[in-house]
Amino acid sequence: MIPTITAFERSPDGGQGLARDMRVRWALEEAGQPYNVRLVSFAAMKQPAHCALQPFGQIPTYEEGDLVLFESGSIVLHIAERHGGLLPDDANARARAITWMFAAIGTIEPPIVEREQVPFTERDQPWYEARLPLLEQRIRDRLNVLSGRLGTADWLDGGFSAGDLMMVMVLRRAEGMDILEHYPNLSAYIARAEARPAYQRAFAAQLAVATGNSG
Ligand code: GTB
Repeated sequence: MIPTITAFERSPDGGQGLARDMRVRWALEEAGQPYNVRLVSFAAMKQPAHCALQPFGQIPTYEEGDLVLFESGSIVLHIAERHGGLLPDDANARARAITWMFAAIGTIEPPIVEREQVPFTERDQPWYEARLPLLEQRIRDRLNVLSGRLGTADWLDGGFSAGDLMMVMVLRRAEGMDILEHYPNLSAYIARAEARPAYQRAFAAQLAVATGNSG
């Protein structure tokens, strides 16, 4: 059964591949699975029909027969568990790859998203300028460890996995913050992931929505 995912009808990033449907598209491409996309407007996302799929009124969602999933990490894990190419066969290596997925979402992403959001939510506050360097240091604290752990390896734990997929997507959200540039091995890690044919197909598909060429 071909799954249907949801994505922004008009992504605020204009097709930079930063919205969370990109993770799901990439996972499906790595798995070699065809998929349909239903584009939703911001207004439609908050309507009961969409909230029945995603209680918080957000994208992405994943529908496959009777199964409805939300949360990009859960969707990527579901895809990875059912298809080859995203998780190792060895049970312990598999558990470690899943651990990196959680590390991406639970440890690396929060400080990045907080720094990303603060200009929109706190710019008028008297503490805004003083808070920025603190938030940026929190990101560096995490990236120092991640960079040290990756070292000169291509991927976080052996071959490419769903852990790398989630980590790269999370790291990409720090683009433009003048932080990633100071970690050459993380920049190379992202570039290596972006060079994967599956990534490129997923990126092109979401860009086609932004440019109106998605057919
Ligand atoms: N934890 C959920 C998941 O991982 O699936 C979070 C889902 C989520 O935040 N969805 C966002 C959304 O639907 C889109 S991805 N927002 C609309 C709303 O909440 O009303 C977040 C996102 C949005 C835009 C950019 N961008 O423009 O760069 C990047 C990331």
